[in-house]
Amino acid sequence: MARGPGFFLTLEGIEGAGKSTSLAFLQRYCTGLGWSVETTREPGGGPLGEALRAIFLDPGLDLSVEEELLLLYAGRHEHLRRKILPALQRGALVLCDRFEDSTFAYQGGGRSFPIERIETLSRWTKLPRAPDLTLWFDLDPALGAERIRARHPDRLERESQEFFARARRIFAARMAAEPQRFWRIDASVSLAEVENQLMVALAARLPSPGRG
Ligand code: Z5A
Repeated sequence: MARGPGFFLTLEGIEGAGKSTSLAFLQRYCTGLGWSVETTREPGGGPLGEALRAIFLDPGLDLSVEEELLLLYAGRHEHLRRKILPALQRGALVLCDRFEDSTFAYQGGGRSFPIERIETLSRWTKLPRAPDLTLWFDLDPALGAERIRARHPDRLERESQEFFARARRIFAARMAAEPQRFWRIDASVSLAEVENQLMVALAARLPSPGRG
């Protein structure tokens, strides 16, 4: 599969790390750099993915981790096929709030599901494209929980701080394994300081638009 002229950037991290807040900043900033920007998210992105998202996050459902994984990869396959790849082919910058690293962190780390079985599922699905750059918003789970305390929790947000600590360790391990793809953002600092770190990361890793 040709990579196309676009650029695929994902945002990862535990709950409350500030991905959604920063997505809006990145969209504005990168548009200013001349990129055509497409924002999206997981679970979700396409019609199937968004329908599965509602099921996935429903606090009234008791899903096994196998059921979670099958929902996530079905949605991800559609997301790539219908939204991400066409946007990259058009030359867009795709900004995606969570992607496959979240599966390894949450289902593999948080739920302690064997990583090798997730890798098998990922290989079987044959995802045609991986992110070009992943911004990992790293935060202590206690601070993340504090930031989202006022919210009505979805199915995942009810999990313990140990769950999010395990997820955080998987993000760290994936960054250590693929340093050329990841960039760590210290998400514990003020929003202005986070934005400064984002601009440094983009200056280092984001190519100019239309580089072909
Ligand atoms: N999930 C999974 O299990 N497996 C998978 O493969 C995938 C996902 C893809 C999606 O939920 C859930 O699905 C997620 C993982 C799971 N569950 N959890 N946890 P979602 O999309 O609804 O939620 P989220 O991705 O976790 O987003 P979030 O909780 O909203 O976190 P965030 O986007 O990183 O944070 P935020 O909304 O930008 O900020 C949270 C609050 O903190 C907000 O009030 C901000 O104003 C404040 N904030 C943000 N940054 C700062 C700084 N720097 N200082 C002070 N305050 C700040």
